[in-house]
Amino acid sequence: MPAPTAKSASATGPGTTRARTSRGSAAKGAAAKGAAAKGAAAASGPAAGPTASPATLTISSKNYSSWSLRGYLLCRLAGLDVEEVRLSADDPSIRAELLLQSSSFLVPRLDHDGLRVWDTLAIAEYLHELMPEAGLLPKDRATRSHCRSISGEMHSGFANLRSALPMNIKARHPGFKVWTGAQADIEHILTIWRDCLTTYGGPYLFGSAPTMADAMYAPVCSRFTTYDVTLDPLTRGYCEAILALPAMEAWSADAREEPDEMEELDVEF
Ligand SMILES: N[C@@H](CCC(=O)N[C@@H](CS)C(=O)NCC(=O)O)C(=O)O
Repeated sequence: MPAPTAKSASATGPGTTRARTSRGSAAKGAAAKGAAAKGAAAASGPAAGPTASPATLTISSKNYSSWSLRGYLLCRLAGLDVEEVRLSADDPSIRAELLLQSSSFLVPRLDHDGLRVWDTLAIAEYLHELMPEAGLLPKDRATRSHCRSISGEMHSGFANLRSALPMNIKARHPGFKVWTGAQADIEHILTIWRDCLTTYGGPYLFGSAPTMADAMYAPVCSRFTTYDVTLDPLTRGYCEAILALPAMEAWSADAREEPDEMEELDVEF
């Protein structure tokens, strides 16, 4: 099993931290068998393309920023070696800094090979073009369109879930009361997962190795843990597989080290 994320961090200015995230295989344990081919591709480096250039991934809070998590997982699953540039969420100058750096002034943002890519789905598609063998998207056309469809649903939907159950990796709310609107989102997500897991055999949504769809839904697995959402064995097993990904464990460990008591951020941002 590869060593978890290796990083060195340094402060580069007010509210900004840089850390290098090394490549690693995408999965471990029971999932490692299926992920072996993909992991091997990630570990040995991409097959082709301008991938030797240094890359940076701009993110914000590891505890609260679900989109940053998705961007990070996509890079790790693709096997792209990135330097993390972490913008402190509680620094008032950050928004101005983001505005200068990304036209959407949102994170995640990937800088690679002289290109700037922002918005999670665009980052996923960019990484897939760069490293098709990493398997961010399934090889089969029909399966690939299914993967893109449910990734798009996550990207543009589930507003009730996102506002009622914001990502907060450190928090635990046993017996959390979910309101009806958010419950409908939860039911729909569980239907999507069950459909994928039974169709493609798990342990990931599209089979034996994680894809961009798993990166898109990973923050949901974290939310379901935080808010004590009731799951059946199939969907619970899926959440456990995602939370056990080395990249997810590395991210969560960093999230647990972030300062507490940022109550104004207890909404997704
Ligand atoms: N649709 C965007 C959403 C990105 C997003 O909402 N990012 C949040 C962090 S989770 C952000 O940058 N917020 C900064 C702010 O609002 O100032 C994507 O897919 O990347």
